[in-house]
Amino acid sequence: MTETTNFPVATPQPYGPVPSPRQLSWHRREFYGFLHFTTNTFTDKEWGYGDESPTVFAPTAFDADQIVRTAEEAGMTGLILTCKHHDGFCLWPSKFTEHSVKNSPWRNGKDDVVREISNACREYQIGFGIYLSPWDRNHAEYGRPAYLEYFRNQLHELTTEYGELFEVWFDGANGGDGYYGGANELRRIDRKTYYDWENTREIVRRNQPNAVMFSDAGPDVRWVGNERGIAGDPCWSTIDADLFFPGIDGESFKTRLNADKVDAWNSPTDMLNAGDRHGGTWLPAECDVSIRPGWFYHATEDDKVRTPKNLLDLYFQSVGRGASLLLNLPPDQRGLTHENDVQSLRDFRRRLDQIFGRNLAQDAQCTASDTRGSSRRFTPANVIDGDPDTYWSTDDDAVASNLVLEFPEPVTFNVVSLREFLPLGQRVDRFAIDYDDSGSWCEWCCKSAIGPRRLIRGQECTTRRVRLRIVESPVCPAISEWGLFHDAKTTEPGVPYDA
Ligand code: FUL
Ligand code: CA
Repeated sequence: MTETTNFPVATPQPYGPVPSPRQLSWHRREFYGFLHFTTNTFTDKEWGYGDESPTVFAPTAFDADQIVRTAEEAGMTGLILTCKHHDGFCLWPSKFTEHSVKNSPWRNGKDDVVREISNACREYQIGFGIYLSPWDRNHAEYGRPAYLEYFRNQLHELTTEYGELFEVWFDGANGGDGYYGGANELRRIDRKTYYDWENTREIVRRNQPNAVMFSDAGPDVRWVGNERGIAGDPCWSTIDADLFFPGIDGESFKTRLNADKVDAWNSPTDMLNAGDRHGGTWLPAECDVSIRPGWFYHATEDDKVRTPKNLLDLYFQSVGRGASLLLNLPPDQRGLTHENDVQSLRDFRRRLDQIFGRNLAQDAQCTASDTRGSSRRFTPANVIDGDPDTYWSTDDDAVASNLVLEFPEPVTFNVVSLREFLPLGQRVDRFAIDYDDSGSWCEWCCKSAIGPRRLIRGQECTTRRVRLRIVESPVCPAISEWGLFHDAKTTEPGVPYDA
């Protein structure tokens, strides 16, 4: 096919829901970190009751630079800090409470963990995000209107005083027993109405228009339905957002499902994990998972840090399925990322570099069965130019198309990476990768969904030609990147850490 057309050829029509500009920039982050740090770090708990004295918060050698450098060197593109976890203790000197670092012995109550971490993130040029727990087991007014005002004041404080945020994280765990200013009782809230989410979210939209908001129910990024770091295969970026609200229970979910879908979905977490190909909202998944069994640091878990191999498996099962990987690195009682975690992260990063350091596809000639309008703008070479904004596409009626990479010398690969051009939606239902075996095509894999990123590990294969075959798609494809890699160490995909 010659590609010499100079007259403008129309861009393909978007298919289904498409990402917002803030979601599009978030998609480029892929792998970033969580920091769980509060009084729990010193009391050896996971959920503080809310009666902890601020004096227990006493890191002996807190070093934001070490924490952020470790994350950046691991390949993380951002960090989200638990500014306030369920116990209510604030890592910044909030104007609205005494229950914070200002009453802790750490640096004589004169410093601010949120300031230190956010500054270090800027220095290392990675994003900074906040976790502010809606549930507060310390606050006397929790469960009443006065607490909502307090929560909003704090949200305003954090979204105006610490520079640009890339993500704001709202936890679904809400209500239960707690200290509540000395009441020591059980307080339940109506998860659907208590936080008046619509207006509460407005604070973030107003102060941080580029930040995505995460919760079980979005509005920008959804929970993946488990805390094991594993997205569904496939994991669609689309879902029906109005079926969910933060903290939704199984029963409410069932009553919201249309009759024709009740049998297909057992629980909200199943749907969050897989997404829904026919869902009406672009709401991609984030896989939150800890590098240790707990979210907070416990010395007893120093020998239970995930191995580099396990981290690599998680990467393929999250980022490699179009979700993001939010990996928790809990600072220890010194206020540092523990040596064992640092070591594991370094080795993991080395493995990533070994695999993805060299894209074999860049040495290939790329040709297609069809090129949209025979136009250079949609040329097959766009899939190997390293630019996510250029893509290959076909004419509207040439859906069952394919792309071929042809190499001057045989290459050996066992990892494939694909990306769709997201502004046009998630288009391809099913695709296959074939390789040329002495002149005939053999199937290497056949999978559903491409989306933001698709990584496939498989059998090692040496060949001069590799083909991407669009097996099923409602509209013409728009593929922005295609990579072939060789992982010299991988044999078979490993067994997940705790699956
Ligand atoms: C959960 C919380 O209850 C855990 O403590 C942790 O913060 C995790 C990320 O989210 O819902
Ligand atoms: Ca491209």
